[in-house]
Amino acid sequence: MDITRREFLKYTAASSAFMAIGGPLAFAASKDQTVDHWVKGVCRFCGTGCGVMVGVKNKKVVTVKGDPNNHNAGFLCLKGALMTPIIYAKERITEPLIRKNGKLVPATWDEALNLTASKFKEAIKKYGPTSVAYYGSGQALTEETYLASKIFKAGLKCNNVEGNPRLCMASAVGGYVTTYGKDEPCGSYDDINAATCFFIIGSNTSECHPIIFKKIAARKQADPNVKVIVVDPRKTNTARIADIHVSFKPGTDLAILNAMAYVIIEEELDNYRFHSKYVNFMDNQKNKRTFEDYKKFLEDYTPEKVEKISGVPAETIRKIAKIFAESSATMSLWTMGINQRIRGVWANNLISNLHLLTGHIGKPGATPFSLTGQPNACGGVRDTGGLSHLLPAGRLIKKREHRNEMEELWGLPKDSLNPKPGYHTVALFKALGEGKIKALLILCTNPAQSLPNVNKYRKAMARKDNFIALIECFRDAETVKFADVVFPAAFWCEREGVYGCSERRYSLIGKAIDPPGKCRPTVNILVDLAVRMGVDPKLVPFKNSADVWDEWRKVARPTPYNFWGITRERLRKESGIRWPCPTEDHPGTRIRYVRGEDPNIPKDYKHKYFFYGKPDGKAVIWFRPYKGPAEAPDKDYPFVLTTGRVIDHWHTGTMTMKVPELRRSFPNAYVEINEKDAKKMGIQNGDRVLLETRRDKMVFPARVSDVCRPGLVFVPWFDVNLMINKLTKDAFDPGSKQPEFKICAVRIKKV
Ligand SMILES: Nc1nc2c(c(=O)[nH]1)N[C@H]1C(S)=C(S)[C@@H](COP(=O)(O)OP(=O)(O)OC[C@H]3O[C@@H](n4cnc5c(=O)[nH]c(N)nc54)[C@H](O)[C@@H]3O)O[C@H]1N2
Ligand SMILES: Nc1nc2c(c(=O)[nH]1)N[C@H]1C(S)=C(S)[C@@H](COP(=O)(O)OP(=O)(O)OC[C@H]3O[C@@H](n4cnc5c(=O)[nH]c(N)nc54)[C@H](O)[C@@H]3O)O[C@H]1N2
Ligand code: SF4
Ligand SMILES: [Mo]
Repeated sequence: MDITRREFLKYTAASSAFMAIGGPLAFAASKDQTVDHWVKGVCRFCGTGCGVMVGVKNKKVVTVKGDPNNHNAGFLCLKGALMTPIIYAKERITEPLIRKNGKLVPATWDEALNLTASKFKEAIKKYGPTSVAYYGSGQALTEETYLASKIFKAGLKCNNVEGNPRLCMASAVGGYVTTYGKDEPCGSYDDINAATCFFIIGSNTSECHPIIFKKIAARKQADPNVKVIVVDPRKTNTARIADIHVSFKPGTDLAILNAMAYVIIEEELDNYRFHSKYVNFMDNQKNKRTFEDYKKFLEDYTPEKVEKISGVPAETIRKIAKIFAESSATMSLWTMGINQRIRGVWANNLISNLHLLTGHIGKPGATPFSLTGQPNACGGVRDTGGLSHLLPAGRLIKKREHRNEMEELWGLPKDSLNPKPGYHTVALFKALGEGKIKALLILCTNPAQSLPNVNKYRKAMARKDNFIALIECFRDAETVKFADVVFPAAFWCEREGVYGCSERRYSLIGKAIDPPGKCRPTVNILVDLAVRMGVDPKLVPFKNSADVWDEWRKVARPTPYNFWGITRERLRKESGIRWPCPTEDHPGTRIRYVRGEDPNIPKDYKHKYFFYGKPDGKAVIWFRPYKGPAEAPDKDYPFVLTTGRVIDHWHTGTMTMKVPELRRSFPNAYVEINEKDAKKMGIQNGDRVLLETRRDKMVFPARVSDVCRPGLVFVPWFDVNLMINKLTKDAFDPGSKQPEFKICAVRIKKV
């Protein structure tokens, strides 16, 4: 069944209304008042990180409602409220599986653990520690990622530790680190209540961070002076509340951001007192330059020149630059439209440039705020260092002093950690295809559907001579097809652990119920596996995730990530606390880098701002030139294909497709086409349209609307039966190594 555009609009309108009145809360509670008890937790889905209360009756989850004490004040979107059928889905994997004669068959825990351990040991013995790898997730618990990363880096001396945040947040990390010297946003959700201008670029907040969008919409409703600017080549639901929606040629927003800086300076709207004191100007070769040099650099980006590149009228660029600068507090929000690009890091820098130029930073409401995608990309992967070049709490593998510090904390001999960063994600799966990776452990991610140019990497996973172990919950996840061993994991509230959301807030997911069958918490699976792989048991002395949490607190304590005060006991009582949080009586931090707000800055520090991630305490305005996408449209492939999300589905659909209400709203993928293009090609709603890129081709039902601009088509990627990643390109940002999911060239034809 394919739903029409009208039904779609009706549905999303209904679902936003539902959400806005706190529907699921009232709905769920009135439907089942008689739970035995409520357990505090965090939503399983997006990086908004809404607090939930899980209602348990007769040892079963019967309902989920919003936690009134967390930042979401009791509100949830439909995905968060409709978790129950996922927990009890018939597709749950409830016993270990081993592939025999091409088929996965039930096995004991001992058999599955021993087989996996022996394959890893054999590979390391024959080919060295770089022949094995771990591929994790921004949806795994913090304790799980910290532990897996430690087992591989400290236990096996293998830095091939990666995860799906490489597909998602790597460019944001690169942006924050190059601009401020440290990862993670400076501001918090509190800023939403004080901002008078929201600059939303490359984020479909209404569908992907619905509760944040609800806060923005409420703020705008409460104060008519609040302006919303949405910069997106699609007229998304987010754009529909905008005062100005800037549509442009996909991939040209670097030029637009530079042009905004040009206008701000031309109009003398820059904050000279701020940037002359707290900012260094740097060119692309990392040379220190002057404000005058910056002005010269920006001459290539006059609004008139950029109109030609981007298709945005010069007047519009002038207008949005002025609103950005003149508002009393501007908050920028961005996600994958910026990060999933071959110049994702630069695009991130250019957003920060505007804040540093105008001084819209470190004051309530004024902040460059990267929205994180997954519920625990920040807390789990970014903070604990679950990528191939990182060590915990912002430390780097290539820095000897950081390695030595970690060696001491982990009780390892000096200079024993491997100094060479491992493969990044695309390189890792390429290496798998070349036979260089012999054994791979995958946790809480579904790469057989989510990697770009996925045919290539499915072939890599299908090689007969490598070994893939997968920790999963559902047997219909696509990657199961490629696994040699599957470990059944305890899901969501079946085990306890911490998620850290977009605003540096750590919240605990309490254990509400026992897992089904033989499922076990992942922390225990990892510890057992490590010991059998020959890792020193002293490195993994953990009985449960609370033990891991205490070690992780200790490891972060000497760094600016210090969250020593966020004890397990506190997390059980409070609904989330934002780091830095150095002591148990510290309330947590809403604004970083500002004296009096950020506990990392001494109270008597001589200046108001201190960007302590940088050697001289100054942030950087970078000269970043415009560069287009890796694969621009041409006469053979004249359209741009972009991919992304819809409100009711999560990623590869393994969870949300199991909820009847969500499945019904979007039962399958489709191609969204502009009405003018459709008319020219004689395409109507529901017609079958062939999409062909240089990698593969596939037929989708058409959805004709004004959402995409002419020349652009959009396909959501949740549908396993219409796997758009067979068509996407695996070009990546040279700095962050994040793939350009957002842009490739495509030709389309009615069939
Ligand atoms: N419902 C739902 N919510 C989710 C998720 C989900 O699967 N479903 N996943 C979560 C995760 S992990 C993530 S990363 C986030 C993603 O959240 P978002 O990034 O908000 O979502 P996307 O749909 O991937 O893409 C965002 C927008 O980028 C625009 N875009 C395309 N090309 C360009 C360009 O060249 N420039 C700019 N400026 N914009 C462009 C697209 O038109 C699209 O509207 O969502 C999180 N929340
Ligand atoms: N075309 C296109 N592709 C994209 C993107 C895009 O915008 N366009 N976005 C990219 C981005 S931003 C991201 S974040 C990635 C996400 O890509 P993936 O992480 O691969 O997608 P998910 O569907 O979230 O996969 C999570 C897997 O973990 C399983 N799972 C759920 N809960 C648990 C648990 O508690 N334990 C364990 N062990 N397993 C569990 C689920 O069943 C599922 O198979 O995709 C990327 N791919
Ligand atoms: S907004 Fe995100 S975190 Fe909040 S309920 Fe919805 S999916 Fe869950
Ligand atoms: Mo993501």
